[in-house]
Amino acid sequence: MATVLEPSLAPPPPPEEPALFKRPTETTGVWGWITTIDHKRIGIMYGVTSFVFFLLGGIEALLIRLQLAQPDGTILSADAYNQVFTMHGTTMIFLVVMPLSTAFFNFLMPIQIGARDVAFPRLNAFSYWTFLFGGLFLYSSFLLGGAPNGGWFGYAPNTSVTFSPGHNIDFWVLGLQILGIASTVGAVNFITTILNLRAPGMTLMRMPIFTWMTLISSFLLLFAMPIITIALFMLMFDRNFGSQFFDPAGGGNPLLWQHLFWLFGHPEVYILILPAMGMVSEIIPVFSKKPLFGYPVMVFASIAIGFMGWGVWVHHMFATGLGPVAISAFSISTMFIAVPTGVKIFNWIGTMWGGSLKFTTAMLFAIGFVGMFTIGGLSGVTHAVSPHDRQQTDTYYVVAHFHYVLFGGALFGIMGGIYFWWPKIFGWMLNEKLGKWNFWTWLIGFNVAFGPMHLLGLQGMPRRIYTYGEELGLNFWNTVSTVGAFLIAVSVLIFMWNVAKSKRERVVASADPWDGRTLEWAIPSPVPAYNFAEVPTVHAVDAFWHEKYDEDAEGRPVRRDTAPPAGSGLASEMGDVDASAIHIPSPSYYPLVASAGLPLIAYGMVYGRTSGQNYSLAVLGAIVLLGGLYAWALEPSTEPHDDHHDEHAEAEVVPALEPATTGDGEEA
Ligand code: HEM
Ligand SMILES: [Cu+2]
Repeated sequence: MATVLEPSLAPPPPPEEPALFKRPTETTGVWGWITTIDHKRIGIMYGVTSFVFFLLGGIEALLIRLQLAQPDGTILSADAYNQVFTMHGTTMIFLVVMPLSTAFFNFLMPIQIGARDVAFPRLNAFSYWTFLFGGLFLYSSFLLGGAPNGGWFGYAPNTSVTFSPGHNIDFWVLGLQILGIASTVGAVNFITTILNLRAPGMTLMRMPIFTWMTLISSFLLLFAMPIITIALFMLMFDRNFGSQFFDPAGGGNPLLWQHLFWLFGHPEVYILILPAMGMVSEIIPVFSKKPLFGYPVMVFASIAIGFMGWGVWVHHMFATGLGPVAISAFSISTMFIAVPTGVKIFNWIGTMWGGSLKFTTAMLFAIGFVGMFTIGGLSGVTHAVSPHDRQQTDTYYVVAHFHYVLFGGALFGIMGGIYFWWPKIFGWMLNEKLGKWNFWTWLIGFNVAFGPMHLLGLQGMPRRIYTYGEELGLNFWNTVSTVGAFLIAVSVLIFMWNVAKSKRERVVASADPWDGRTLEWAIPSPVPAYNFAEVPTVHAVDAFWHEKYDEDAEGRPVRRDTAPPAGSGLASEMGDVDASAIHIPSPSYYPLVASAGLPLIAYGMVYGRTSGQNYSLAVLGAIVLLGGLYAWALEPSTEPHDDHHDEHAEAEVVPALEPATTGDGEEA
């Protein structure tokens, strides 16, 4: 692997290559963002984009709840309802929780391991643009004749062309394929980064727990995405080219769809929850002033979940008649997976036990996570009992369960993460008073919205119905649930107000506002483009904490004399290194150009089906994609005369600071 410094060491600059575009030089303004390959900016773009999708998915949720607030609701037609709830689920999973986690993987993980960037910075930009285009493509269906309406699980044969002749399902199939490319590529990038770019001394068992969760969920993604990719391809062939994978008339089997979908879908649940667990596992120790209780146990429990998550998918299919042996086996495996999950819950409680707790907003969200996720986990265990499941399946009890896991779990954890790392990301603090209003309305609204759904389910209210009759007696709890949903909406508005107000007031954040434990708190807030002026050497888990604290005879932390004053970060960290000599890879257009080919291919496939199999638009998209990739492959990772440290070109001749840990983009 060449180091970043090579281009400037080579005697003459390479002769001018004829290039389609001149390499971008701008690192500020809109173009700076569009062409950026800095993992921190890409993380921020992921975060902002998925927040916008969260607002859309939230509006859809409110429409669902308005429709169901009263019997015989008339706000949405049956068909509109199907579109809204399908897009709600698809949005929340693929365009909100997954990319919000990715936002943190991008921003945080390289800093936590002491790296300058991810392993493949341009590939990282490609992931972001592909995610954005996938989301826009899905949402364009609303303007182009109707959104997907087959549920986020897209059960065949309901989604076959016989029962869904319109384009709705085509948008779903192709949209998910595009999003799948973004996540697979991202997973490869994160795995490579974690395995190769850790700072000296950071063994696997010294990695911050959030980085561990990034690693495990990236592996889950890497193995889960191909399964749904294949299932979606098969469905596309059934729809576009008359194959019969899922059509019994032609020897196909609808159950095959369910097996493939849930073989992806169950691990997906852990992909959604593990990152939030990682955030909570970072937040609770900091505000308990204790190390994470049982760090190695936490790691192994998560690895166990990562493996066991593959052996339980049939619990989504107990009602399909697979026979008693299969059902018993999968009941048992599902109950077993609750064990490592329970271990983790005990570890969080053990961390708080006897600690000196500080109830910041981030800590409140983290504790809320532990409580709500436990409720969701327990109702999950009741589905594992298959006779129970026969009663519960496809009722609102299940809707209650998975919202306690996905919202009470994943989103609570992520909100904690947002409050916790906001000062590091933006360099100013969020208002704590509004943060607490945000938390309490969030917690109460959440329980008022989803708690009653357990009861509605037990009363027999089916899932995915667009209306219900007066005589069923479901009115009261449905009204309560809708009130709760609007309280959540108020909470989201409080959050947005908090951001706007705090931005105006701008309480500047120090490097280490919470007395943190991991490396990201050792460098300035906001983080400079090169992250670490000098790559740190790591001696223990919670490396930064050990820089600051020693232990007395009773094992209580005592501040070291050498520790910089609280909140200042590591003053020595900057050292004598001349930051302007640090060479980081240059921005690029090509990731954007390449990923712009993907929605073209997708529109080509959608409309190719109904325009007499004319797929020329798809071919054009493929040309754009391949052209972008080709130009990207030929583009050098850095151009000495094009980067923003030009005036210091001489200084670049100094030896590399830490070649092994610089993500130089050579491979990307
Ligand atoms: C304001 C917050 C939310 C409300 C009021 C809400 C409400 C609902 C309701 C009532 C349904 C059932 C629709 C039906 O079966 O007819 C539903 C479905 C669903 N929700 Fe939510 N939800 C919210 C947030 C979330 C979040 C944060 C996630 C994920 C992280 C999520 C994921 C899902 C999924 C996957 C479905 C299933 C969709 C389908 O079956 O295709 N929801 N939601
Ligand atoms: Cu499952």
